[in-house]
Amino acid sequence: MVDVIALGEPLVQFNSFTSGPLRFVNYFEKHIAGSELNFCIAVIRNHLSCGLIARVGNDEFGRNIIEYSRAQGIDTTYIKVDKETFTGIYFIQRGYPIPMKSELIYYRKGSAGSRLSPEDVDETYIRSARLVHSTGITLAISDSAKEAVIKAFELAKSRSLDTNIRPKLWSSLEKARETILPILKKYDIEVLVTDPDDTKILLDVTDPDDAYRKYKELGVKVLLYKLGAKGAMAYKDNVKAFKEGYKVQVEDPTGAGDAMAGTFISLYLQGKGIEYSLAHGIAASTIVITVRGDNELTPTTEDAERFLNEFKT
Ligand code: ADP
Ligand code: CKP
Ligand code: MG
Ligand code: MG
Repeated sequence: MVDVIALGEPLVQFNSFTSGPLRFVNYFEKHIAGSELNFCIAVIRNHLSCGLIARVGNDEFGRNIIEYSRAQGIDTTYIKVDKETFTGIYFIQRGYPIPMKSELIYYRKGSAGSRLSPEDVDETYIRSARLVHSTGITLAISDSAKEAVIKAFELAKSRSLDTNIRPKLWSSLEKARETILPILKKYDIEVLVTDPDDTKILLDVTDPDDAYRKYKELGVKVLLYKLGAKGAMAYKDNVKAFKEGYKVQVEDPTGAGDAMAGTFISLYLQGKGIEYSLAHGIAASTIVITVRGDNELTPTTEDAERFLNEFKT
């Protein structure tokens, strides 16, 4: 039994060793990632237990994902090996054409991870957790994965969702909106993690206060509103917190949101206020973007504390 459960597709990441268009990149560095796996690691670094419900292929990458997850302390009991198909992968193109930004190029259609289905969701396991988390990525990759999230949300004590709208994974932005909005309406979301781009698609607003008002009407209790380099905001009971981003050398921003979400939610569940949880979320995301890899450097609560006390820019 674990405190937190996440549902999603773990992936093998091939990160460009040099920046520029992929055709000129000669070396790739392998990392284990995927939004919900990154999230789980952040939850664990902040001292709650976390399980990942997922599928991987019966291949070396699948074994790599399971062993890595186990090594990071994730409960892998419900990571199933699907013999029918392969483990999804993706490449990261860094710093081109926009400096300090990354582009994700997926090879995941028909992957084992996308075959996640309601039969993978164990009722007793879900009911025992304090919170169940997923993202718009899992809602996008297949109907069966979406149904798995819906089943888990139905059984969950409480829920968090990161909208993470990936236009490449949806047939249209309309479809993303039509899928995500009803889920926000139907289930009480304890913590919603999102940003202005996704909120524009979902609610046609970007202003943080407008977004909070509208999400609250839909039943969201706590809103974590990420503003990229500018920092992030958090709202609860009409109280808002803002923390500015830090100026650091950005190697690869991929995974920043997940480090922040897992950190914020883990601390919030431990009774910390939104201001404290937000500061730690910012610390985690700032450290993560200074390197390739989405989760290796996600700090523990204590290391984030040191960052917040000692790092000034
Ligand atoms: P996501 O990774 O989900 O797209 P964001 O891009 O909003 O999420 O990043 C989450 C957090 O990571 C931000 O709130 C900020 O603290 C940090 N961050 C992201 N990009 C930068 C950047 N270029 N400079 C400094 N901090 C950043
Ligand atoms: O929003 P983030 O940059 O925090 O998300 C990064 C993850 O799952 C990354 O690990 C990638 O595999 C993905 O999002 C995705 O499917 O896009
Ligand atoms: Mg971003
Ligand atoms: Mg994100």
